Amino acid sequence: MSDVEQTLSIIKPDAYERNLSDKIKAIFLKNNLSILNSKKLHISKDEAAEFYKVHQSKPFYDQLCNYLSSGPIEVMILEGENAILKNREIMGATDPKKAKDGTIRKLYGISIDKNSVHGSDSAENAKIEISFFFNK
Ligand code: IDP
Ligand code: MG
Repeated sequence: MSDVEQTLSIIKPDAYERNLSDKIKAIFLKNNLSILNSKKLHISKDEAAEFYKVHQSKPFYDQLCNYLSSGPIEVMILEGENAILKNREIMGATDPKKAKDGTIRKLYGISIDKNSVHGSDSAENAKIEISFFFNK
């Protein structure tokens, strides 16, 4: 049974500023995830705080919001079979040091905070995150 899903991907400031967008997009395409829509933007700290509000009780929340709003990013809707889990696998573990070989974070991540990409972690959050950036 095919289960075509959509998920939200973000190329974070550390990857954007190193001009890794095209390389990261090529990895999505190679893994049969198509890029339905994409845009470059520079969000405010308040917008980052809203986007990451599930993490508001975490000790790293303020740092995380400062970081996501620190420079340009690229946001994308990815679509494909099991896109949500597939994207998480392609991204690799949150901490690049723990990410498997060949994953985006292993290839390009600098540190646990500058880990190059975001990906929705569930169908529910994918819907919320896609509408955050694309349905306003
Ligand atoms: P994920 O991006 O792999 O889904 P989450 O646990 O949802 O990871 O955390 C969101 C983001 O918060 C991470 O991508 C990372 O940038 C940042 N983060 C997570 N844990 C830490 C930490 O312990 N210190 C600093 N930043 C962190
Ligand atoms: Mg997450």
